[in-house]
Amino acid sequence: MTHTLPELGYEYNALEPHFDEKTMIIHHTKHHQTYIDKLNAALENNEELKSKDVIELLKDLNSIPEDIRTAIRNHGGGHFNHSFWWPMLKRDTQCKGEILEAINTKFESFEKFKEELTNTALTLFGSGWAWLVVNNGELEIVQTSNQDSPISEGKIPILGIDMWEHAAYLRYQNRKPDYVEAFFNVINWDQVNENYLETRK
Ligand code: MN3
Repeated sequence: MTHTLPELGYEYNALEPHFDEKTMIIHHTKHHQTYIDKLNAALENNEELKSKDVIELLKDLNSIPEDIRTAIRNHGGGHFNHSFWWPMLKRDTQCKGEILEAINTKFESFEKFKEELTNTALTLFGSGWAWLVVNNGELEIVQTSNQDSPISEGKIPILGIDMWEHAAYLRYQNRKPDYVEAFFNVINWDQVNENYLETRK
């Protein structure tokens, strides 16, 4: 299969004023597209790996030939992480239902969860992501570097925040705490709840 850019599913300005239109356009059509182009280029001469979807590739990085393993890890990870991220963004939804219950059980309160995810995002050194994942049936907050994906460690992402500068810089420059605060206004909790319920099946 040739990997292609998924539709955003909403307008580039839909997350204003929290995430600005210009950043969304560049992030989706340039950054995400580049991961896809480089992933396709890395797979060009490998018919067997070409038939796999990106999740299959990332779940078993050790089985990938060494000469293209880093490229698949970086660009396949970039493709998967961003494909996961776009539908997880929406303005003005509320954390409710099963995911809220699970968060309250695990972190005591939504506020404590928010604090821990924020700290995890802001203490990341360099580029990477902070995630809420399900690991062995339990909610957990983790960091990954670069475009590493939790699925390569057997963890199922429920929610993620892109902590690369390209996600924030035009509007927030070095004010990463403001960016993380803004992110909490554009989490699509209905999607996050769906992601969570998928892991309970
Ligand atoms: Mn990004």
